[in-house]
Amino acid sequence: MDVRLTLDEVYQLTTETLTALGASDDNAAAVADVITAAERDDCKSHGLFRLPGYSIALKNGRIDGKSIPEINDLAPAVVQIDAKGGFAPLALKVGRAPLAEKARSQGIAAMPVINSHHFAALWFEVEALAADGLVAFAFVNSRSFVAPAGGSKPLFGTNPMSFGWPRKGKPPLVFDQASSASARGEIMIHKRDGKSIPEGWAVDADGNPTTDPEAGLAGAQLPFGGYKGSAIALMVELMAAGLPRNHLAFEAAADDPGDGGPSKGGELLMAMDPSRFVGDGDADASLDHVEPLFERILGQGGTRLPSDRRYEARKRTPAEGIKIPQKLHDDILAMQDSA
Ligand code: NDP
Ligand code: PYC
Repeated sequence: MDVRLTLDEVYQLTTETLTALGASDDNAAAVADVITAAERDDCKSHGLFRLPGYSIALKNGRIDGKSIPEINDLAPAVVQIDAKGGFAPLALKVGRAPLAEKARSQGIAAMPVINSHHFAALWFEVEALAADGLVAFAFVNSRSFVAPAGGSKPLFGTNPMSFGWPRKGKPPLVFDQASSASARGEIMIHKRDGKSIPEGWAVDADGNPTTDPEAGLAGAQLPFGGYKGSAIALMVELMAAGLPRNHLAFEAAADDPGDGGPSKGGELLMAMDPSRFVGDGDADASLDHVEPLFERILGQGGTRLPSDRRYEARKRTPAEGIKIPQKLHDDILAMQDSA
């Protein structure tokens, strides 16, 4: 059985749960923004499905729900955000304006986020920058879930990377993809719903291919596209954890109590000002220049642009609302009552 909620109810359920468990209003609002956006855009693996995990980590005192992120100006084109042991969404919200300002003044800028706990989809922060006219990249690692190509033991996180490109008069083009064949959340949802997973997503604890989600979660996820996805997972570790000196996935795994909440880690966000890459300063000309490419993609049957599925969902859900399983709703209310 499912429970239907409006987007306002999703937001309210999230803030009420997190504040009941001790989060500040700012932290609760920042997490509620990303969860509500995920439900609005039909990204179920990073919507309310994640609220019990955020809540458990708060309840355990592992995450500082009252953290106040600190902005550190490290270089003309680098602004670091220290999340101070809190949730990543507030750190990212606080950092957005300083990053955009640096990108506009320097042409390109980077924002390492440290001491954070990331449990969300990355398109949220990338789309916000691209909607503001900047080209953006984000890299996040988590804890060891994915075997390197040829191996069968978890080492990398599911390590997503997201890219955003601004468009005139249209929402940005954004892709956001794990470097594993699937996000871990997708396997968890398959397990919850009693469905098998496609071949190629995971191996079991003995390294044998499996379509059983439980065996896959206990074993290792596989990179997408073999050694190519494995190389991207490696790059994401280096960008998200190497440059900012955050936990590598295997260090995050060693530091994780297995409570189902987000592990400690970081993120690297980058922004580029399209008006600064050609001498004429004409960003519009660069954006216009690539539109025929998008038209040609869409001119071929069976194609779509990444993010179009989300934008279609965004048209429906404000009126239709969203659905979550009754059990998830009950679990969330039980978390509130346990405060
Ligand atoms: P998907 O494989 O579902 O989608 C990846 C990207 O491909 C999306 O941008 C999607 O756009 C696009 N896409 C899908 N199908 C097509 C198509 N036919 N044509 C063109 N584009 C297409 O995502 P993942 O399972 O890899 O990741 C899901 C989410 O999990 C991501 O948002 C990611 O950030 C999050 N995640 C977070 C982690 C963390 O540590 N915080 C770890 C791993 C994942 P669209 O959205 O429009 O479908
Ligand atoms: O779905 O792979 C995932 C994931 C890991 C951390 C947050 N989401």
